[in-house]
Amino acid sequence: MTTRIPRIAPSEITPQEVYFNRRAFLTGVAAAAAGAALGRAAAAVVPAGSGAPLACTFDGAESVGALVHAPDQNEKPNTWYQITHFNNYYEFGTSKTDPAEYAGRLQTRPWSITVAGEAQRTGTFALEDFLKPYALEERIYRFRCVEAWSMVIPWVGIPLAAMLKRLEPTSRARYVAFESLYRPGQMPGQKVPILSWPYREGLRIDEAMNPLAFMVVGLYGRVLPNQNGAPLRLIVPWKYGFKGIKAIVRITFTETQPPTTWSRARPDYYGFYANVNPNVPTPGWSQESELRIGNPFFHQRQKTLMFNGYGEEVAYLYKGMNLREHF
Ligand SMILES: Nc1nc2c(c(=O)[nH]1)N[C@H]1C(S)=C(S)[C@@H](COP(=O)(O)O)O[C@H]1N2
Ligand SMILES: [Mo]
Repeated sequence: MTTRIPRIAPSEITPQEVYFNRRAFLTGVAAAAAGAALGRAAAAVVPAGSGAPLACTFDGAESVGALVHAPDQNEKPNTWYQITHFNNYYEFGTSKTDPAEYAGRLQTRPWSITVAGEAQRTGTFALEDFLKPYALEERIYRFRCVEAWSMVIPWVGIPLAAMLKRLEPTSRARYVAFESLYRPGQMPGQKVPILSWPYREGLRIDEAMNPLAFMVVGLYGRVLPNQNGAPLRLIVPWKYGFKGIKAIVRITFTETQPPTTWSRARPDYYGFYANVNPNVPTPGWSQESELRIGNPFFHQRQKTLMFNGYGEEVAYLYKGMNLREHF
């Protein structure tokens, strides 16, 4: 994983007021009426022809503040353009611009999700049926890649806990594993054995049940673009970005820790836990600081926070664990 950071003009950064002050996400029948308001607010950041609008429940500025706030940081959401044109998605190539260029060819309908392992409700479900029981929420989270760059991203999705509880994991389920689509005809990167395909990730079940863990279907109130992992991807904001597996087709509850792609490829670099931790360097580079994409002062890095600033919410999960060993 090498990084090329593009220089981004300050004028490309979303004016914070435009995004934070709108209350455009409404539920049910109100969604159509919201179209106009959403269109107005989103026009500032979402180019015409982007994904269809999604109807979300939205708790308002208070919850947004709680989720995104950290002292001494520039917490403006990144622009639509930044979030959708600087990606890691090796199924489409290893350069940051490959996903925006090539992911459009992936067909995300029809799509099915297979649930297997230690749960009562296993089987294969059409994505539409699988998602139907849940209301969508917006979560604005910091996103920290292990390559030491970061963004702030307004996701739309479903708390992972709600989704997993409905599948009724058995008492033997101690981990949950996720698998990405394997379709080399539409994912040309899979013809290159740079990783062992399909891409795999996993969480301990108590991590997965933490309210911050999120299953994403949208971005900026719109259907998730392919390059960001459509139609369904995971976001675990206190962990490095590679835990956020894209294009999920399989969820398996297991008794033992499942193998994960990056920790298997380079166990000395990338661990199963992958919690953002400024005190544990990756061989070859420090994790003490990060470059916020869109920072107009290109060389001004910001301090990386333990658990990406979400320690209050997640530190209990790792009590008594040596985070240098279990990185
Ligand atoms: N299937 C799959 N999921 C993936 C990746 C990938 O290559 N394949 N890259 C990961 C990495 S390293 C990062 S940083 C994030 C990037 O998400 P974004 O492009 O939406 O910012 O996706 C993660 N999920
Ligand atoms: Mo990453």
